[in-house]
Amino acid sequence: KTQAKALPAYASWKHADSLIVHSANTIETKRSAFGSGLITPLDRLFVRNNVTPPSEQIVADPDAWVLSIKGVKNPKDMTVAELKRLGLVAVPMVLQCSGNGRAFFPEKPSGTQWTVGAAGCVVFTGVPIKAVLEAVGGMDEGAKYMTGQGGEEIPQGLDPNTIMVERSLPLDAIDDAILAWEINGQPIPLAHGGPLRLVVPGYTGVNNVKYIKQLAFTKEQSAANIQQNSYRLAPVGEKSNPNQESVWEMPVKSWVTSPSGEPGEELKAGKVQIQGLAFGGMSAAKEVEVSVDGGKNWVKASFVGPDLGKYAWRQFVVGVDLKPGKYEITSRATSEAGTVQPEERVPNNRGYLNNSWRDHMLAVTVV
Ligand code: MSS
Repeated sequence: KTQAKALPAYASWKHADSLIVHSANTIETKRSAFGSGLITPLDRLFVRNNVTPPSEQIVADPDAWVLSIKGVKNPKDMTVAELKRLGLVAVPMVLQCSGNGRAFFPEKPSGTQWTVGAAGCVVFTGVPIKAVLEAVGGMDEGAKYMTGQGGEEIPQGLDPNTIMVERSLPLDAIDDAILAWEINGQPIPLAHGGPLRLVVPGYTGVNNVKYIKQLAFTKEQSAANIQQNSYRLAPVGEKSNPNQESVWEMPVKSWVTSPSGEPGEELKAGKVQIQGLAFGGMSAAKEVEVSVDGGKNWVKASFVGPDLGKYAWRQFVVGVDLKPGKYEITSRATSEAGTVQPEERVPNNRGYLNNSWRDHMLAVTVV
C-alpha cells in the first residue's frame, strides 16, 4: 500500500482527509468531500500551481500589494488598498482546472491525473475590471487581449517566458472579470492566489491568475510558454502550438458526488438519494438527469439549495429505489444556452475539458 502524501506547508491548514495530495502543487478534493453545502469550504478546495508559489510573506499585508496596470491611457501602479476604493462585487463561481477529468481519458495524457476534484464553487470578492479600466482612462487603441501576470519569482538567468504564469484572455472576458482580494469571506490565502487574484468567471482555472502583479491590455497574446504552447486543444499525439484553440471557456458539466464509489462506502438496498453538482460553463445549469443503468434510461433530478447565479454550480438530488445488484450511475446536465453534456469527451493531447457523462459514471454495488 502506498502511504498518502502529506500536505505542503503553504496548504497545511487544509483538511487532509478530504483531499488527495498528488504532489506539493496539485491537491484534489475527494468525490465524497464536496458535502451538501453549495460553497466549497476553503479547507477542502483543490490547489493547482504550475510552479512553486511565492513566499507566504506576500499575504502578510494584502493592502500593500502593488498591481501595475499597462496598455491603458494612464498606466499606473495601484495598491490593493487603492483598488478597494474603486468598486465592490461578489462573484459566486465554479473554479475548475482545465485538466479536471484528465484521468478518464483512455490515452492517459501526461499531467496530473485529476478525476472530479480539481473543482470547487467559491465566492470571490473584488473590484470589476471595468471599474479599474475606467479609473485608468480605458484601454489602449487596438488592444485585443487582457493579460494577467502571476507574482512568482523568476529565478535569475532563466528566460521568464519559460516559467512565468501569464495568461491572455479575449476582451469578452472583461465583462464579468474582477480583481479579487477575498474568497469565501476571508482574505485570499496564498494557496489560492492572495493578496490579489484575477478572476474570470466561466473560464477554466488557469485563466484565474494568482498573486497578480501586472494587468495589461495587449495587442498580442502573452509570449509566455503557458499561453503559447500550453493549454491548447492539440490533436492526440501532436505537440501544442499557438494556432490551436486556447483553453478558455468551460463547457457544461455535472457529476454525481453521492454515492461516491469510494472504498468503504456501503450502499444498502432501498431508497437512495443520488446527489451531485452541475454547472453550465458560460450560462447557468438548467436541468440535470440521472441514470442508474449506464445511460440507457434517465430520470429528472431536482435542484436543491440556493441559486447563486450563472457561474455557480447547482446541487441536484433524485431519490431512487435500488434493489441489491450492480449499478452504473451518472448524470447529464443541460445549460441555459441549450447545450447538453455529451456522452463522449473531445479528444485532445493533454486531456483538457473532459465533460463526458460516460467518463464520470460510477460502478456501484447495492447490498
Ligand atoms: N496563477 C499563478 N500565478 N500560478 C499558477 O501556477 N495555476 C493556475 C491558476 N492560476 C496558477 C495560477 C491553474 S492551472 C489553476 S487550475 C488554478 O490557478 C487553481 O487555483 P487554486 O486556487 O484552486 O489553486 Mo489548471 O487549469
